[in-house]
Amino acid sequence: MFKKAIVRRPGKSVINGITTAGLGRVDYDKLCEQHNAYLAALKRLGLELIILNADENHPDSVFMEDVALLTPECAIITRPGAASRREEINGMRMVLEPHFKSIEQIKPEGTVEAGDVMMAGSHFYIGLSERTNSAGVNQLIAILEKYGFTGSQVILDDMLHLKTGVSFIENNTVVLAGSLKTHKDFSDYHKIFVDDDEMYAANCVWVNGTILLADGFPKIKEAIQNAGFPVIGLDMSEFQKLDGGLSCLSLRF
Ligand code: CIR
Repeated sequence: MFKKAIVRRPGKSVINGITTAGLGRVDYDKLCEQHNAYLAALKRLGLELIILNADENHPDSVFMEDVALLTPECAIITRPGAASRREEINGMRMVLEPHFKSIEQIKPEGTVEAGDVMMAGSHFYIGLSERTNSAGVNQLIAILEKYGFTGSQVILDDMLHLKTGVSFIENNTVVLAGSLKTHKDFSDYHKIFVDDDEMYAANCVWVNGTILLADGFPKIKEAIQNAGFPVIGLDMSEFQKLDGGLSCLSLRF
């Protein structure tokens, strides 16, 4: 069960975040409303929120997930692969120190964005992507092994991050989209498939038994509910314009 989540308020500069979506200009006020609704959902599910101030110098800093990987044994500060996001880690050690006895860090030339890391029990799947390189994957696996976890690499060719296309939602279940639907690494899980026209919704989040899911994707909503999970739907339109999903907006522990 998660007890807390770290989130960061979106700065006005968020509208200049990195994007490949081609979905138009971000409406900042609407994005703030959507962020507030996200925070309210986390609270409703019992999480205490640690809310960091907006960081105007880093447009993508609302996507907190990418700058750290939190495990039950340690926190690992990453080294984002996107040059404009590299400095987002500044200050993270201070934020994490009160909550974690051990804090590790990815070092150059390694790059890792934690949107590429999916925890499934004591195993961590790590996407090799344009943002996470093989030096980063190797460092991360070595760190995880020090704490009794295991890790493995998943090569990505058509997704921003691993969790763009796969979400572990407990009960041995994964939600899978695109090329990951047939990936051998996930063949032993109970699989819920996302149709290509609902691809964005593959990035969903298990929080204490409930699944946070982007609004507007009825087929995957029904499939997740039929698998026995309650669902909270959240309007994510403005974050989708920035290639950001539900998991990206918080660090849960
Ligand atoms: C980026 O391209 O880095 C941001 N605009 C979106 C980051 C999304 N993060 C994630 O999937 N973990």
